[in-house]
Amino acid sequence: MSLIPEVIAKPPSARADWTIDQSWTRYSSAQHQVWATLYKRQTDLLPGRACDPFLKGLDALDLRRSGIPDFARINEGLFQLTGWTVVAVPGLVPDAVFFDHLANRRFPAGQFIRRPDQMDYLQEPDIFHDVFGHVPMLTDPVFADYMQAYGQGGLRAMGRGQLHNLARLYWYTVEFGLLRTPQGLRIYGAGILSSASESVFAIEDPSPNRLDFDLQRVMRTRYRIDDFQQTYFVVPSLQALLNVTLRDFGAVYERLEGQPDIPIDALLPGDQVITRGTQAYANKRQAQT
Ligand code: HBI
Ligand code: FE
Repeated sequence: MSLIPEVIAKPPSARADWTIDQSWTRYSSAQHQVWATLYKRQTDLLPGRACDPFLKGLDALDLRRSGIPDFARINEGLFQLTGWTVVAVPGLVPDAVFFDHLANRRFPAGQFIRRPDQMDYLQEPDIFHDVFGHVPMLTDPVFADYMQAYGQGGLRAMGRGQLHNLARLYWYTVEFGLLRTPQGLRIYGAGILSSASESVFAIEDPSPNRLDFDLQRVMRTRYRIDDFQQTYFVVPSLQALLNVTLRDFGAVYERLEGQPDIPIDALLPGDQVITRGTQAYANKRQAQT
């Protein structure tokens, strides 16, 4: 199941590939201030929590400006590094459009920025989630290859009706993935990197499970889109992640046929468990509802 309703209407201002002009000069100073506030909050938090490729990418793209970055400026550096460019879109786009952009090394980034009263959470990815969270990782050649391979896999998966499995792979890597390093676990998932509270929770809180990444395990595991994850998957290296996409997913899908989904907080006998979570956070949130 993808994140979004199957049919969303293309805004008339968007081109056939759903891209729009960023119109960088039209952002207000208040909108630039929202970026600056979010940027400072995250860069105060992330050293020691974000993985090195992310921190290096942040520097390489010189996102340390005081406001919303101009895609034209980012793209000069990004294209030189890994052949990726950032393109502006109105918001979530249909899966087929999304995958086609990724397969061609174009990252579709929301053109809008959240309102000051949405600093801590918003459902739809805005420019801060997309550009601060996702784009710095695209400066890493291995991760850049992974994202393109993911897009190509997505186009194939759609053809086979396997999108729901692939969406879980995206969710537990690109959005909420953790990386094992000699200094300990570090974050590479954009959904965590762009969230102040989850940047701390994902690495330090005893509540969630943290398990070694396993492709079939991930593809069977449900996820939540409305709160912190209850399970995080840890890859031993970004190269190991890329190697996953070099496998024949068709054979994987066949093995998955008929296998039941795995609940978001389950621990299975075959799991390599790094943290056996208490689920205290989720249970408390459950009790509040
Ligand atoms: N569109 N702009 C945008 N950004 C996303 O992250 C995105 C999307 N459309 C679909 C989608 N993600 C998910 O369904 C992925 O799992 C494919
Ligand atoms: Fe995202």
